[in-house]
Amino acid sequence: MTALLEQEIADYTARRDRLVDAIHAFIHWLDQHEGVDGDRNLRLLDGAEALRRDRLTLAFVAEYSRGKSELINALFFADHGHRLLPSDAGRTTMCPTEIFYDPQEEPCLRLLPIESRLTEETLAHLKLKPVEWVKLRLDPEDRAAWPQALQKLRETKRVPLPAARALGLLDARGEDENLAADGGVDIPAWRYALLNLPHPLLEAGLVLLDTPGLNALGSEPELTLSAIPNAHAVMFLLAADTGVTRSDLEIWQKYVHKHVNFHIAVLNKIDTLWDEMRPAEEIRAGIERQVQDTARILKLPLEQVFALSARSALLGRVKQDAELLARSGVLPLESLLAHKIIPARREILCHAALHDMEGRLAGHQARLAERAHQVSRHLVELSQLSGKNRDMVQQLRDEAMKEKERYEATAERFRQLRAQILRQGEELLALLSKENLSALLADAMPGMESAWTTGGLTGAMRRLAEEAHERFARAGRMGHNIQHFLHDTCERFVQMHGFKAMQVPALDLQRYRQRMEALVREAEEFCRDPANLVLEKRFMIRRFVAGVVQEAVKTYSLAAQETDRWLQLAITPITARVREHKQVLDERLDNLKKILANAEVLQSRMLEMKQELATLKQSRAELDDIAHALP
Ligand SMILES: Nc1nc2c(ncn2[C@@H]2O[C@H](COP(=O)(O)OP(=O)(O)OP(=O)(O)O)[C@@H](O)[C@H]2O)c(=O)[nH]1
Ligand SMILES: [Mg+2]
Repeated sequence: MTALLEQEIADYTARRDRLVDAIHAFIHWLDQHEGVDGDRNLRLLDGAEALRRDRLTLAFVAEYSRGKSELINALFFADHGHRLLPSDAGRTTMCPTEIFYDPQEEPCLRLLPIESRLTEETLAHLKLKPVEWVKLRLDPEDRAAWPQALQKLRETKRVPLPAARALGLLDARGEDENLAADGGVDIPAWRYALLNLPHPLLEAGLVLLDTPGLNALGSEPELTLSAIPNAHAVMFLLAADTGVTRSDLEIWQKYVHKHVNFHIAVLNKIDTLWDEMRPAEEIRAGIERQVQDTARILKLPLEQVFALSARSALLGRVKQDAELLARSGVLPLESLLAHKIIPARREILCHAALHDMEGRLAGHQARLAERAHQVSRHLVELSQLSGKNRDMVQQLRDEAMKEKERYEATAERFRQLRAQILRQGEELLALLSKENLSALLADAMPGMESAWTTGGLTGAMRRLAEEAHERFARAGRMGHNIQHFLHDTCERFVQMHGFKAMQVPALDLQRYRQRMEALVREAEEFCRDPANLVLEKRFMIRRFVAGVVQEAVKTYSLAAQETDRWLQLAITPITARVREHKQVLDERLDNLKKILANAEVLQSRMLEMKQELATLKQSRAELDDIAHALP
């Protein structure tokens, strides 16, 4: 691994750790000042845990033999001193391979037998069931043996034609082309591989997804509906010696281009163009032309297209040949990864958590300020009383009584409004709930299951899409209404009772709505492609529908979590302020009553209030420290 990537990931980890530390400090502050609240703390800790668990996925997608595995070796595993992942002519990586590091477990390769395709279970489910996987331990003391163990990723097996058909592994080119001389068909031995490898970048949350070529991609909808669209960046490889072929373009258009994640095109194998007998300048110009053509064909900005030689990069690193390494062209790509991809992800990730923390901290800061404001006001009032006669005190007490009554009327209205808002919040959450989505799916699914015709399937999918769309739109409107409602309520308190202004955050579900829309587009394209709807593909359809459903469920559940957090963030501060203001008024009235009964009390009350102001200042300073420590 290069120093550049290492530094970037170290910064990323440091920033994340600072955020997690701030969350812990905030919990400690809350425990001290507001009492321990298990639920509240758990919520905050969940946020910290999510930050620690978060991953950045970089997917390598291309037709076979473009050099995906070689590039992964060169970028991440050159310090092994040899080629770690198998990379060879023809089809090599036979199954999608997810490479990550989980220090809880010893390094290992886990393989899911291809026969698991016969079951209805999704990959996501199967990942949670270790018994379904064949596990190969990778001895940390004997790294030299790892490449041999990883040869398993290339394994195929020969099965009779009907078995291959039953597994849905015959590609669209027709059965004859798949047949071997003995009438059997070679299919991948494994459906998916999980590779747990110690590595600082992987430990910091980077996940690499190495995929096989076109046909294998299409046969695993979870890969194309979920893993690739949800990856943070997709590296799309082409080979300089073949140029952009039809199947390259098909992969690009079907599985990469239409998704919104970050795309990088790599024109690999430029060493095949190196030629001692041609001027270097001419060769460079040739490569430059190919890069421009690639950018134009793929409609990518030039900065996202890289010409390089993965093989020379690996060799340069292994042999510590700086000149070859520089010539390989891999360094600018690493720079993009280090300076753009990783920081961009870091921004998104930390932004959400930061935003949440900043919102909470600001809420508490505002409350402390409000309290300090009220106490000071009252203190001034009391200080003006010293040496004054009883009548004055009495008059003040009467005023305080009236103010309290007036306030109680507003507070009572607020209680009713709040109950109403909470009911609306529950309705909103119910709209996005699992139960609600299940009902929606139950309505659409029978239609899909039985409608194996293009029209039937498309119709059912479209109804599902429209319904899902409508629900997100409704959720957005409900969130908007609640926000307005709360805003008006806050305004009333500001105008009638001198509250300081409050901000009500907005609910933003756009990300989830976009994800649903993308899913719907995906489904429509699937339905439009006649190759997907022939009878033999029934099981493909079922798998595809299961993939769509799974993604929809995930999207709804994330949207519901976001909504729940927003409701808390929007309602809690105003509720607390209303309660606290009542306390202030009660205290004021109580003080005046006591002073009326015994004028001596005045001095001691004033002293207590000064002390309270000092304590408030101290708490505020602690909160400010936490806020300043945020990354
Ligand atoms: N000349 C040259 N050959 C390369 C380069 N990168 C990869 N290759 C070769 O191209 C062949 C395919 O490389 P792989 O890394 O297996 O390609 P892949 O995209 O992972 O292919 P599949 O696993 O089959 O999908 C191997 O023989 C590599 O040695 C390169 O930069 N230059
Ligand atoms: Mg490969």
